[in-house]
Amino acid sequence: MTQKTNTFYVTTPIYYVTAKPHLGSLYSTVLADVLARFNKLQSKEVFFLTGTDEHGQKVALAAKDAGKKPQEFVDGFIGTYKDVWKDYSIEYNHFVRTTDRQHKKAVQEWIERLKEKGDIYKDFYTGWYCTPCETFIAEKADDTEKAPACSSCDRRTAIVQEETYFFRLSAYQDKLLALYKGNPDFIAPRERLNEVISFVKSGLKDLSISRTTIDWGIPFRNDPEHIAYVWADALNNYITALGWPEDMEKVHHWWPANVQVLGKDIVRFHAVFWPAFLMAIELPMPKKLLVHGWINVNKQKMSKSLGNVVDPTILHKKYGPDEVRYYLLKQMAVTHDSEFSIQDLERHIETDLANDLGNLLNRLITLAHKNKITEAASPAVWHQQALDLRDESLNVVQDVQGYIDDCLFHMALSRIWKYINQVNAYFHHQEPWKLANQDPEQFMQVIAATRNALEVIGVLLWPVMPTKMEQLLLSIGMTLNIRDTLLADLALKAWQEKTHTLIKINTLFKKPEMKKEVDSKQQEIAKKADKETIDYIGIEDLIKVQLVVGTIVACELVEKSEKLLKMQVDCGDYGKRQILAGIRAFYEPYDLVGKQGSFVLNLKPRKMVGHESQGMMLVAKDADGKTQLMSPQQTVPNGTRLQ
Ligand code: ME8
Repeated sequence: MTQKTNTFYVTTPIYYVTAKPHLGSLYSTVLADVLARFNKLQSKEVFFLTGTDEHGQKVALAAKDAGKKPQEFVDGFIGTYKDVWKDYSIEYNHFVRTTDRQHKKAVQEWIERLKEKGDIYKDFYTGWYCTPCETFIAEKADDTEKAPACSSCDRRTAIVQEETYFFRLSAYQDKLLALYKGNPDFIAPRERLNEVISFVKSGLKDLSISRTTIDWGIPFRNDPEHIAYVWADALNNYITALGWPEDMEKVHHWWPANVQVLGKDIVRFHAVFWPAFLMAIELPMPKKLLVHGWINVNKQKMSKSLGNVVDPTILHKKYGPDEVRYYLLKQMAVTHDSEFSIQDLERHIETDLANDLGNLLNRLITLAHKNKITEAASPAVWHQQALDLRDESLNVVQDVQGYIDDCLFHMALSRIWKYINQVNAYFHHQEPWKLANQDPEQFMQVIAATRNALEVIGVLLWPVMPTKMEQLLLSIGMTLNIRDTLLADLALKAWQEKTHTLIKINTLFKKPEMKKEVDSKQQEIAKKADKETIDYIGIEDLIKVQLVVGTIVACELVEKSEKLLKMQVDCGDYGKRQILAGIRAFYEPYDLVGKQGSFVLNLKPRKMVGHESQGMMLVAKDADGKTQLMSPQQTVPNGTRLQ
């Protein structure tokens, strides 16, 4: 088959619909969107697929907990997914759902083809199963007393004993090893490929691909007692969404995918099972799996089950979508785990976006307009410093292209920022505010050179911040016409065209107001209390109060309350307590998860907006009136008494 060069097919994992999307799901989706947009800039024909994984035990259990039928339960989340993706300018071409009729039919056909080929056989499975990960555990199940922990999430597994169809994964071991050997770039980063190779070399067992004890899924066409294992169902979305097996023309137009984005938790499914599934139906292998690390909060993986997820909708409202997209790409080195923090997000918006980039544009336009210049005109001959900027813009385009090809987004952004700093230094050293009267020609050169450099910057940053960069480009007289904008000519074209309108726009990036919500009333009360006479109590009164240290293991907002947060606190031997505290103004839920605090345990439980609070959290106000947790300087065992 001929090598396709002008199409680009990118996918995200399809997300389990047990909750709304969180910052982790947004992260994978933004990575795919940036790749899609960068390839559009290269005039490629792009297909970007995302969607939802709606079958399986995990979803069925979540639906049951919510008191809903599975279909009704999953349907309820789809609008939210699509809204969040829209809020963040995610320009996908197709949103696949594993409950789509076409997908279900295609998975049934896939099973029949495997049967015909002799790639699956019926037998009996006895083993362990991890429902949160929807995965069979390799350990033998001869000792049913001791359920092993899941190697991926560390939670306890459950025994499964049932008739099942097995996929002959073992038969693909050598072919898989040959695939990895022949394609060292199959997985980025390469270290993950080595882990996969060792796993496959250690010996592949046949894979159970059907369940008879669950009914929420795709039944086998000729044996409907058997429901397709959720991963056998879900992985196929990447081809069923293209129309496999009915529309093979479309399949061959796009497949194999150029990049499949996924988190490191699901690398085995994508690097071992998925290629084997494809080999079984004789389709080519995806070109690259981009395996990224975790977004952590307080050093723990952000996850739905830990309750420390960051809601992208809150961030969108407070900081803006492009600002969050930029931060995710800049702060998270794609191949490593990275810490998410609001302070860091605010710092990046203030320094990189508002100061370095936004100010540069603002200074340029304001100065030009102040001197009655509304069009930047390039001179016939540039001065040397402007030529340096032009030459460097050629280098930037090349370097950025290289970094994006290697999926090193944070490096691409650092490279662009190095250039932004160079442009800032140029503008500053030229002192155009002095030139305006002294040397109008030189003045115009500085305006035009800075403007041209900003065009290159704006286009290169468009995949990351599409809305803001379209505004920036508009302000320097350019409408992004993707079809015509080949990255290859960008740097030169920007400097060749003669005149460009300069338009004043609203401030591009607003500096976030740092959270300084001073509760003056509280401060007043505290000051008054200090002045009041001390009302002594005896030790016998003090020991009546049970004060202990506990760890906040989950925390969430409380509906209908702007002040309260609801926490689950592990108090060691005293058990888990639900505690509500009026600290919403000072903390996001994810700021608190994993932190230790001090709690009064024997305060009579009371209801607050319909939720029981089984204790009280101790806090103090700092000089700014901000609430501070009373945490031990070093971690102590949960349940330790304060004395
Ligand atoms: O695994 N940091 O769905 P899922 C970064 N349905 N990325 C994160 C993250 C975090 N803290 N948490 C989640 C499934 N992700 C299956 C996939 S594909 C055929 C089926 C991202 O809802 C990351 O991409 O649990 C991870 O792989 C994915 O969400 C898991 O999403």
